[in-house]
Amino acid sequence: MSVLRNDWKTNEIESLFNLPFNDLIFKSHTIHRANFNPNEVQISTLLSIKTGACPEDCSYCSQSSKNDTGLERERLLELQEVISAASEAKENGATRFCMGAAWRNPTDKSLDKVIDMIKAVKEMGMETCVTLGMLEESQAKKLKEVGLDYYNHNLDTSPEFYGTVISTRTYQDRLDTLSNVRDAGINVCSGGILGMGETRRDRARLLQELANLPQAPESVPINDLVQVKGTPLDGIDKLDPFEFIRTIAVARILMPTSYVRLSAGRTEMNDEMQALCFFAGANSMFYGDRLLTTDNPEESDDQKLFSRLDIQAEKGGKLDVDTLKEKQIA
Ligand code: SAM
Ligand code: DTB
Ligand code: SF4
Repeated sequence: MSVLRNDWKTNEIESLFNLPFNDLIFKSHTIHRANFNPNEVQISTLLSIKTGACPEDCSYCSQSSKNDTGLERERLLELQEVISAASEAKENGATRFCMGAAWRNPTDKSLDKVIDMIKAVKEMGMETCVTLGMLEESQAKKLKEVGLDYYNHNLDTSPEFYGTVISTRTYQDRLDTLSNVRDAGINVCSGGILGMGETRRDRARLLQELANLPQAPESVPINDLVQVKGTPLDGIDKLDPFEFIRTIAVARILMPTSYVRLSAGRTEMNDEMQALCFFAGANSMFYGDRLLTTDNPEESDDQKLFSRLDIQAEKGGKLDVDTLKEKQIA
């Protein structure tokens, strides 16, 4: 097992980014292999339980009321709708079901409804994750009491770049929620988005913030910006795919025992790039043809990808390579 540190310096992290590509991914893969089965990937499925009309102004997001993206707003889903989406996800091999709401923060009344959803999904035998915006200490405790497994709340980018992307909340607000979640004893899922016009130093600083938390997040989603029409970030220069892979590798080195999730942006990535992300240390992904409001690869494409790479879904499920080969999907 690797030594866990939370005293990473910016220049140390930048030196990792500056390594020759092969040296960097050799290093990260070695650490990955020492901590995880390199041929297994954890599978989560997402559901947007409340879509659109969000009061926050995140400049990447389809759901902000400040962005004219043509997205139709939806009310909080009914419990039964969530149950049927969750059973489909389970049937398809997901081991974790993540429910996202476009809120700045949940009211206590809406939190109670989400709690019923968490209970129902847990009863189906899946791990649960929710992302509901900012959370008070008492709300985090309530979620812990009903057995929520993970809370997702991303730092998104470096503290220095944050204000150019979002103005309606501060970096400290994000850190406060993460600390409420951690103190309540819920697993933390926190990562960021690349390709928003940030510099390599910003990417290093994001990873530094995550790794240097009192305890690193158990799950670290790395999203490649999905450019959405009507958002200020639509049309921005795309990030070099190798820089994305470098960031995954540095995340793996800094947070050796965390799950690093290859998150949004996979529809723009070919199989070769995704294979390099897995080699560099990514070991989790979203499975299912929808993220929250944008597309994710078709399930059959991911089944083929897993089969081509002999990768198994963690804890079995329908992405089991032998089953796929029997069905001649390979
Ligand atoms: N409203 C809550 C919040 O912001 O914490 C939860 C939902 S929000 C959609 C969850 C995360 O999705 C964001 O923090 C961001 O990292 C990611 N995200 C949103 N839009 C994205 C996009 N267009 N491309 C990539 N990632 C995105
Ligand atoms: C995360 O880091 N990525 C997911 C999940 N956490 C909630 C969301 C990605 C959203 C991509 C844009 C969309 O579909 O709206
Ligand atoms: Fe709202 Fe979350 Fe989208 Fe920001 S990222 S606009 S908080 S849904």
